Amino acid sequence: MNGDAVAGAAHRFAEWFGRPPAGVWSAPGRVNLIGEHTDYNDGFVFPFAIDRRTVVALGDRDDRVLRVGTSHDPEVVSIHLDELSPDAVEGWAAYPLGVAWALGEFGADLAHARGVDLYIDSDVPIGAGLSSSAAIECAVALALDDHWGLGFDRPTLAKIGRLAENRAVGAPTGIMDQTASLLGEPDSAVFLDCRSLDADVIPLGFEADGLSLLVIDTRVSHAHATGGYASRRASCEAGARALGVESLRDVRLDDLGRAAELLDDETFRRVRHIVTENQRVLDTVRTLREHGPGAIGPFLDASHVSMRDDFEISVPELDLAVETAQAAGAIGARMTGGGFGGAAIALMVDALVPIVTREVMAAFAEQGFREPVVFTVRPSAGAHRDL
Ligand code: GAF
Repeated sequence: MNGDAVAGAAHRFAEWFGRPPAGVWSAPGRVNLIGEHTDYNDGFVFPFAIDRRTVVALGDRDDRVLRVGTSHDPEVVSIHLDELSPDAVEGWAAYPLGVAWALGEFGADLAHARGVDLYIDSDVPIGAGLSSSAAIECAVALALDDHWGLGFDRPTLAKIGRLAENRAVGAPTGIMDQTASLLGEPDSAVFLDCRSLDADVIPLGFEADGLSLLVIDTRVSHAHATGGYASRRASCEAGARALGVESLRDVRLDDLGRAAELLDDETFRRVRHIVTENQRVLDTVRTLREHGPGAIGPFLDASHVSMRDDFEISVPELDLAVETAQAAGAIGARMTGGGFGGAAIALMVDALVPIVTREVMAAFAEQGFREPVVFTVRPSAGAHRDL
């Protein structure tokens, strides 16, 4: 976290709560390089932590009350530790307080914990598909784990964050985002097997090879607690049941012919996306290792086509962002995250950044789309204590 943001959060904590914090922690958002909707199908993902973070300043209390404040909302939300439940609060406070509840579900002895005050600030854009939700969950989980001396390891903290998201926020998401936020390392991505939860941190080499990763935030906002995300998950589960497998991870490319005969067209296309996307993750990791990041473009491009045509989670703004970046010379481009809005990513040589940015802006203006927000991100460190 940059020093200004940490000092700023400590300063605002003192303004809100009338004393300096005991510590400051932060956790990043993520970009998923490839492997979309594969996490809840026991498949493979390859995300990285980005240089946009959520920061949490924490101070002890001598009672058993939790209070949370944020720069986005003038109201402090309070709850007694004995009243924590997944339905106790709504809105943004469901993320931090959902994490406190989820720690208890994983065995933390909250009956003997003292209350805390939390102040939360973030520069991860909300609704852009960069996982601002995992950033807040992981920053709070790490802060409370450290402060209360709970001793959970990072894979368990990721599960705690996911439980908060599933139950307190109500979004039926997988484990990818929290894992990226907790295990990310500079200039690297996390190759995660979502069945075994084996994680391999793999150097990306973007900087050494003169490459930049551009994010094009379409500002079409999405929410995974509603609609499309849950229906895609349900289709995958229906497909797995019809094919007699535990999850779509167990379907191989060679099985797709049989799947086409057994499934209705829509379910088949959902299944085909997952099966081919798993293969694209493996191909991307292998190609990265053997030939470097400049060679992974075709897998990113193919992933976008699969999400657009088979999984049907893209929107016209994302397609335009991807096609414009490709036409302007990007190595590869795809939408990233859960879909139905949010951001596209494009990998390119450094010198192309201003050109692709200009072309994307012009293409959006020409179509009458809302002006996108375009910026580069660097693969960065995962969650840690800052102060
Ligand atoms: C969202 C979810 F939170 C992840 O678990 C994952 O399913 C992703 O969408 C799609 O790959 O970010």
